[in-house]
Amino acid sequence: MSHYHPLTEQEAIDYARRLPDVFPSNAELSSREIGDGNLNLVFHITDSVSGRSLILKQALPYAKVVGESWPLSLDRSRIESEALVVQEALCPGLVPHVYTYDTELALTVMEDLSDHVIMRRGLVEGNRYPLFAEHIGHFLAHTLFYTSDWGMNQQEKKERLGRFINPDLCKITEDLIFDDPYRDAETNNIHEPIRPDVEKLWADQELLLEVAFLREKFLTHAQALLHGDLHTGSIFVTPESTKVIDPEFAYYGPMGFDIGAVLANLLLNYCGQAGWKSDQADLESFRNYLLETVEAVWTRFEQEFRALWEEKTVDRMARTPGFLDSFLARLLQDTFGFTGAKMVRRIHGLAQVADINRIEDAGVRAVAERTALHIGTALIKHNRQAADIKEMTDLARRAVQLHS
Ligand code: SR1
Ligand code: MG
Repeated sequence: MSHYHPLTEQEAIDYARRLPDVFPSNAELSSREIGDGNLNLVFHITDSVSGRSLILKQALPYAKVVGESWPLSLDRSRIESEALVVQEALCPGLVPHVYTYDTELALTVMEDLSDHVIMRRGLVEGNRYPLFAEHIGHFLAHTLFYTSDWGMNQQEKKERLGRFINPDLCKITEDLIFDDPYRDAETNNIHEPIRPDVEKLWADQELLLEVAFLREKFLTHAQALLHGDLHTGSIFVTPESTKVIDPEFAYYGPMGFDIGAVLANLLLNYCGQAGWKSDQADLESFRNYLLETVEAVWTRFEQEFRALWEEKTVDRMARTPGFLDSFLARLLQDTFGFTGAKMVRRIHGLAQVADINRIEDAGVRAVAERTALHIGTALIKHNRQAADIKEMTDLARRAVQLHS
């Protein structure tokens, strides 16, 4: 019989106290449930005597953001903890350390990162993270290369793929990113001033066809072990450090989906900044910083991925001249498409982003939303022609000019 039940704060303290070799016997533990995401309980446990702390993250058997009417498998918690272990082995220091995983309670005990801030909040507050592009480019290159058929034993990759079958969470993505935003779905949450813009998008056959192609890639293209939800709410930062958290959506999918998630969320912040900065020069400078970061993420990723491929690929045929160049050209195109799709879903779908939907002035918010829809849909439509990351940043700059 399963002992699963959602822990109370007191039960979280009792659980933490029983963990071997973590807290001293005279520990004075306190617990605070700090989960502000859409799906889980997160207990922050601190000991006022030793100053030690840790995180207990427990999956709920339903989507917290909607309620018990949306059941979700607890196995996502195992997937998350196993993904963190794989990622830490490939990118030490870039993910929280997992101390232990409890299958019965769907609970992961992990390193406390509360000296970092959630990147989305940091960007909304106008902070810059000069090492972020280098760190996340490295994370993307190493996790995507070394979990793919080009970077690991191809039979072991098939075995590993089996451990990361994640149907419930993939279904969320399939619906919320690649279907619902393109129809009058109940899950949508449309800010009324932009309803005409959204309805126009539902009728855009060229756009719908490209989204269908991207959806096909998400459904069928098992290239690498993805994080699966790599938005700026899944990244903790300081100016010196980057930590990728929350890989519960991990599965084998198309590499461009993870890269696109990072770029989309930088661009969403770019669209929202007029709601957060009143000084024009400051606004322009911060926007330039965001676009430079978009370019730097791709460039860093490409450099490191290329070097890994050239030095370490396990696939003899992949060394055929021209193959890597073609692979990266197609990956850039996928990245454009997924960046666009990740932007569009955050404007009028379920689960939006604070960068835009917390802007108080409805008019300023609507401009930010239209700009994001413009960039997102243009990236989707352009994806199969894209040849240079600068096309993405040029397009973003033009969209802001047009809508200002
Ligand atoms: C029902 S879950 C909604 C969203 O939250 C997660 O962070 C994912 O982005 C998902 O699409
Ligand atoms: Mg999450």
